[in-house]
Amino acid sequence: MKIFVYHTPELVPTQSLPDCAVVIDVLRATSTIATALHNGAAGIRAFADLEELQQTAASFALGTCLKAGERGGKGVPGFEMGNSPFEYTPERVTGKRILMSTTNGTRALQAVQKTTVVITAAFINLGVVRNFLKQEEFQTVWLVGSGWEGSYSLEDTGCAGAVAWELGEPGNDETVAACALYGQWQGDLLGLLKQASHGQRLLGLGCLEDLKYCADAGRLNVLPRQNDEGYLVGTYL
Ligand code: 3SL
Repeated sequence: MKIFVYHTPELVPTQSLPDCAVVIDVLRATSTIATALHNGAAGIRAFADLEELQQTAASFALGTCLKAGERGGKGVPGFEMGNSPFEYTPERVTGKRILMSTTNGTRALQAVQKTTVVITAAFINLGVVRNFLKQEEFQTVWLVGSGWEGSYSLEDTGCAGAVAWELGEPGNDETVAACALYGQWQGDLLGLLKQASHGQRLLGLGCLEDLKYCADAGRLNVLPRQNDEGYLVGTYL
């Protein structure tokens, strides 16, 4: 296996695809996606564009889907759900399809959606991601951070480093750097999230509990996996 870490979706090659793409948005899209699927959501369709999401929602029977949106860390007016994992309780999401658009995470998903195998990772489902990648025999794996509006983000590259660290396979220079970053913070993931600029943005919005939740490594064993372009369902090993 060869691992390629890309810090943002903008850095992903456009002329090739890996055997497996792992999309990472620790704060908070891929933490929230794992939580929603763990709590019984039927599936999650990712949209980069809010307009397209609204049009799709209009084609669903009443009460069968939930619109989930985030821009700049805040919910989207008129949408039932924001992007805090705590909103995605079994009572609200069981059996529902969630149509989701976030600032960066859903754009990262769209960037690799043509890959045969697409999964998502966060610290909260790190163990199942590691087990899945170990059991499959992929030649190339891309670990794609969502970043923030085209820039590197500490928490996504830290999580990419955690996945790569656990696999212990060779990778590109970014993989080596990501492993070093994880090595520095692995005993204090909450500290990593608090240090990150988006972590600080969320702290400014009163989301400390979200950071604590997203730093709780391995609490969920759900593996979000794309089963149709742009549509993720919960799988278990
Ligand atoms: O950028 C994103 O996709 C979001 O996850 C950002 S937030 O944590 O919901 O603010």
